[in-house]
Amino acid sequence: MTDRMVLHYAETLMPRKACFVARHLRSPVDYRAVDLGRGEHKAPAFRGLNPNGKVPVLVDGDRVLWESDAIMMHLALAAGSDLWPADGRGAVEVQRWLSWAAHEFNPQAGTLYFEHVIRPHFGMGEVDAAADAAARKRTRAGLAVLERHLSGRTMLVGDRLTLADVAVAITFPYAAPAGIPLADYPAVANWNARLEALPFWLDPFPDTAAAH
Ligand SMILES: N[C@@H](CCC(=O)N[C@@H](CS)C(=O)NCC(=O)O)C(=O)O
Repeated sequence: MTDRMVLHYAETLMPRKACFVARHLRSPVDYRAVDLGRGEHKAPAFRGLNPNGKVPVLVDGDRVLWESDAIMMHLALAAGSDLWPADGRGAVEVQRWLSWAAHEFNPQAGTLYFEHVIRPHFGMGEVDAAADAAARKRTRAGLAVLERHLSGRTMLVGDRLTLADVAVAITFPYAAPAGIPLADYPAVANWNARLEALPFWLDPFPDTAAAH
């Protein structure tokens, strides 16, 4: 009998959210690297955990969770952490940004990450110039929204770190290779500097082999 959870991850964008939160909270988690390059995530055993064939997946006793936002929430609730606010109003505010990240911002910034980080890493051919240009324009539009919101604020919701910050900023550790122009948005850049000062933000992955 163990009360430790198991987090299946790879060193990629969405698992990064779950790994950061687990390490930030010092959650009782054992980490299992899934080798995406070898297609481990498409094998029947892994699809038994997540029929989508994607990481991250968290196993907590007989509960199996996929979707990085739900996993972050589960880890925060298990730890009694205000990364997921206890009050309804705060939770709705955080959910607003989780939705914005999932449906508006990360599909754009995530395309820049895919084109400039994942493609070369997995040898997936040339950058798709049209996709890159469209995503670059839309990423700037999203950064402008963030810039307005963050002017005069320290974090996205209230003045403490929440899951909103983790989800919205998850591409920023790759800003340089992905060409995400943070420096043009001073309030966003300052917020990013506050995140970078957090232990594990830039280094959330556990020290296990075969992480890709
Ligand atoms: N909505 C899912 C997306 C998960 C996802 O796309 N994971 C990627 C890694 S960042 C993956 O497993 N890709 C492998 C594939 O699609 O074959 C979440 O947030 O957990």
